[in-house]
Amino acid sequence: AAMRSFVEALPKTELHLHIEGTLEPELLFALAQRNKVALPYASVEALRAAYDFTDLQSFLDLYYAGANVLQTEQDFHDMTAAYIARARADNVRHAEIFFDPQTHTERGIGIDVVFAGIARALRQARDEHGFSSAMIMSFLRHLSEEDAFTTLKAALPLREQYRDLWNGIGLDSSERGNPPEKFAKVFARCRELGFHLVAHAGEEGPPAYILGALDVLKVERIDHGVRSEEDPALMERLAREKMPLTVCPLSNLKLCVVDDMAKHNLARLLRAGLAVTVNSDDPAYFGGYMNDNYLAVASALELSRAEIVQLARNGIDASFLPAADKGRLT
Ligand code: ES4
Ligand code: ZN
Repeated sequence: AAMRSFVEALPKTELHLHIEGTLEPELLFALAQRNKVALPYASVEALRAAYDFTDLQSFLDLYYAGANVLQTEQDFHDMTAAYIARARADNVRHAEIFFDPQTHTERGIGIDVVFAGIARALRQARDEHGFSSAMIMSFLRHLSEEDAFTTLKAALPLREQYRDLWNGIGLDSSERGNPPEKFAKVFARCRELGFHLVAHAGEEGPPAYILGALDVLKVERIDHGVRSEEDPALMERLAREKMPLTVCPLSNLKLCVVDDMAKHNLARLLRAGLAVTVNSDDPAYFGGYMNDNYLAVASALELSRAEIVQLARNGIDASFLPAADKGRLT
């Protein structure tokens, strides 16, 4: 109970959050009704009961199916506004949010609709509550690099309009069989364009994918990265370079990356000097938002209060905020 109030009181940042993964079953059903989309589930309870995953792909199948209810600018706005309300309740002060335009443009939704809905909610939260945020447009790695280039081309005309928010490029979806090198050219182009770069690596994929993300894609953070522990030299490098890892404990448990939270390597990585951060990934699917993620590791791994503070500080340091704004978060 004391730990809960301690975690709740900490100002936090969220650096690994897929906005499509914040769509709670209740809102998913409401949007399905609003847009007259048929769902293969009879009720909110039946849908939630289906969230029983064996690996990343078993989750992604449901996650992409769920995203089909998102059709209008208002839908993207409402999903984002609901996430911000939930994050604020957890004392999250700043969020850098992934969105997957290809999930939507593949279904005939305009990329401008996706940007506009998300951005309207983020700007409103900034103006009304001082909640700061950024948008990280992520490429789906199960699709081709050519497809990623097409998405980048479609998004670039929107860059000026969203310069206050859109500052990053990410890489997500099915990791195994889709190594970072597949996206070398498009990441090089995004780097020339001045975007911050991140990529999912070492969630299900091997340490070599983390090396590829660092050396070929030249990312500034590794999303997940928990499999770095299998390569001691890589671990030493990550510590030396203070390379942030955006670790997502409840996600790792739900997707069977670990079979028991007590066996999660977050504490070992942190104690080896890596810049570990705590994040919620797809909280509507994985059973917990930010405070739940902090509390799960605090309890299972017997973290000290100093370690919990360090995790939150790492999150501020690893954010893409200007130094002056980082100072205002503590
Ligand atoms: C994701 Cl946990 C995870 N890994 C890779 N891609 C994703 N997209 C949404 N959640
Ligand atoms: Zn993720």
